[in-house]
Amino acid sequence: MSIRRVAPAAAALLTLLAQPAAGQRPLGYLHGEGPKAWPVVQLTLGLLAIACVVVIVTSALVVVGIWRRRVTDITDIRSVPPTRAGGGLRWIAIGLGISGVALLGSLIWTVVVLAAVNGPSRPTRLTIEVTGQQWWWKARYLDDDPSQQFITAGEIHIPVGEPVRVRLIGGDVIHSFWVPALAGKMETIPGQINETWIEAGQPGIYRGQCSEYCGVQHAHMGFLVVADPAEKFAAWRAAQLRPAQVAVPQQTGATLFVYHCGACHTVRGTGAGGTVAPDLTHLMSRGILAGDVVANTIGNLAGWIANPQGVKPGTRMPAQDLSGPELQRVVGFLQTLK
Ligand code: HEC
Ligand SMILES: [Cu+2]
Repeated sequence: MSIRRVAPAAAALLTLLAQPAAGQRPLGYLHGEGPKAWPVVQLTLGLLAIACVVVIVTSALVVVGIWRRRVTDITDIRSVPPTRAGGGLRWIAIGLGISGVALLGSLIWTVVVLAAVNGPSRPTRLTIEVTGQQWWWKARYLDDDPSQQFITAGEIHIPVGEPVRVRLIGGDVIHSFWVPALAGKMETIPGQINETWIEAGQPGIYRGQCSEYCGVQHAHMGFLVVADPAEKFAAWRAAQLRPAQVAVPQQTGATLFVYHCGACHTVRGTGAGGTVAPDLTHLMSRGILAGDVVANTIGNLAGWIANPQGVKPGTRMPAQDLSGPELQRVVGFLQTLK
């Protein structure tokens, strides 16, 4: 194949690789966005550079060695006697010395970075308890005052520029909490509480993903971390704390919801108090549905409720027996959960 044909193909492939699946929200770990990620990214790139230098130098030495000792005129390679002219052993000692320095340097750098990102440099003011469930994420905002606690799902809001403690719970099987731009992975293990912390250096939406295979819909166990300035975060938090207000036109939808969905889902302010599925009290404040499998639009929402197995095969939500008008009423009610 000529270079003329290869070059455009390679360029197309590179653009494809550079384009994240979900538009503006790449899962990239090569540029950190917070004080926990920056030292790790530097370490990653630094070790990559060292590894490249090692490969280049070693390959060059091998090529030089082959070149200098090549035998041009042989019929049978076994007839060439091994020779060790000029005490080559010295070079082995020198080589070991050089690689020893490189390895020791990498080790020290790694240990220093691990120690630096182990805990936040300042005391944390916010702790979020995050539970991994097949195949979605629950987030409980902890507070000493129980009336200030609430539960949400799928989207974790944090104040920007502030370290946040994350307590990880395994709801069923082992999952792994991973927000590549903010922090490394940490597993959620049933029967054990793991702690990690995250901090976003600038406002934005950071994609997260379960990174431990946990069953058929593991790939659709995504979530978002939304980092907002302090006032915006406080406003979001205050809004999340409020129970739902059911307006009169939505009464029928709400009743249908409690009846068909309330055993699994909670909507605070109604009789629906199920705990095995995402809390829907403020469903409309979220941009994604069911582990980021689809965006939260009215069409996707209705499609999800009508046939969850069609959208996310194997999901733990069974289809409910709703007639067309009933589905409309339920969706109409959910649309008011701002
Ligand atoms: C048997 C329990 C169960 C019932 C009953 C149930 N759901 Fe669900 N629902 C779930 C589970 C589990 C999920 C999470 C699915 C996933 O992400 O894989 C879910 C997810 C959802 C979501 C997405 C929420 C989010 O934040 O991503 C919506 C909306 C929803 N259900 C609406 C309903 C409605 C409306 C009904 C009643 C018509 C209903 N569900 C009945 C278990 C249930
Ligand atoms: Cu998983």
